[in-house]
Amino acid sequence: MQVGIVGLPVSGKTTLFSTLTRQDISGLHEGRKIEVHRSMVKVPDQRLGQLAEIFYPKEKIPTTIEYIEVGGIEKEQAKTQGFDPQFLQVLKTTNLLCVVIRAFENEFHPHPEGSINPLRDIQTVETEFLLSDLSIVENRIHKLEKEVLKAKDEEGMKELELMKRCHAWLESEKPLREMEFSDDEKFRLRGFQFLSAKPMVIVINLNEDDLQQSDKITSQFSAYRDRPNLAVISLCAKIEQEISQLDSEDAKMFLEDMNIEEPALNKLIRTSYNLLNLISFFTIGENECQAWTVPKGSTARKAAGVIHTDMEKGFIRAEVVNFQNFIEHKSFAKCREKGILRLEGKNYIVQDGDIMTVRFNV
Ligand SMILES: Nc1nc2c(ncn2[C@@H]2O[C@H](COP(=O)(O)OP(=O)(O)OP(=O)(O)O)[C@@H](O)[C@H]2O)c(=O)[nH]1
Ligand SMILES: [Mg+2]
Repeated sequence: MQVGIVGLPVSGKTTLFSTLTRQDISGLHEGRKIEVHRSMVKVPDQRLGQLAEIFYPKEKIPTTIEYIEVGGIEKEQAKTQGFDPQFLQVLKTTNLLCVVIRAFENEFHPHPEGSINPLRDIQTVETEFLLSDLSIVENRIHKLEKEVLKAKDEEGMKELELMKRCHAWLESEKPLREMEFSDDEKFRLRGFQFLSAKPMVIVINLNEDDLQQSDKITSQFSAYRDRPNLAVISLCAKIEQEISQLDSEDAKMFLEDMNIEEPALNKLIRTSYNLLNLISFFTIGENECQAWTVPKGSTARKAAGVIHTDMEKGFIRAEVVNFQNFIEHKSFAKCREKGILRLEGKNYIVQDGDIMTVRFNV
């Protein structure tokens, strides 16, 4: 699963990416060639800490998702011709778009438009996504119309009808993520990797001084609040970067001073994870406690395959305890005694937080 970090020039993309991934990438691109940064990011999950307090494992292994940052959109191009096609191509392979919107002032690095206006910027970015999708849909309609007329092809007709509906929707300036599709239509559309159909997190990058009154700025985005597959988060990338450079004690104090519970980045990562429709289950032991990722709705057998392909092939059953129950009783033996350890077959649907042991033979 991949999250694409995208935004207008000088919005704080690299600051956010390098803080998320703890990589030292600095410098503005300012119109240099397209450059893509990729890195795996640990998904913060306090449940792993709770398990570690029971087992004191040698290793505590969080699950990860990949973040990709695309830098170097040429400023003039962003203004006049939209995003570079090469840039859009990289974004297409991602599963979620994380759009960084600038709300911070910085006189040394002026905004390409000359002023700070978060709402204008999100509209600019969304329009780019819509236009990119629209041009794909138009090409497809063009091609299908020719083909369908030649050979009365029923499948082609269905697709043509679907494409025309998408076209009308996009023309009315609405993203495809807000359109309703049947399962069959979703399947037909998958290959096109439409940008406006991807779930999206809007990250409003605030001034250091505005953190305490972020509501004022984020309230401008109230129209975005209830939209499907979309989330709005505000943070200050600069401050997040500073927090990440402190050791854990200092970071704790810093957060307390600022009256913040945890770094906003944690919330961003978790929000990404939820929008991607992912859940975590855990395996436990004295050697390691580990979080694993599966799409919501996965069966126990599929989940076993995430740990090891042999476990999927030779799956016999899973021993499962719900997370809260486990924390209460602290061992599989105790849970078995209490009758809350369940034996589940291959079709069991894994729930977020399940503690699992897979029985299998090879
Ligand atoms: N004051 C302030 N400055 C910030 C913040 N976030 C980023 N900056 C500064 O803004 C400048 C641009 O940040 P980058 O993270 O490089 O922005 P970018 O979107 O990657 O820029 P390009 O790659 O050129 O498109 C840097 O000098 C950052 O230090 C912030 O929250 N507050
Ligand atoms: Mg950059």
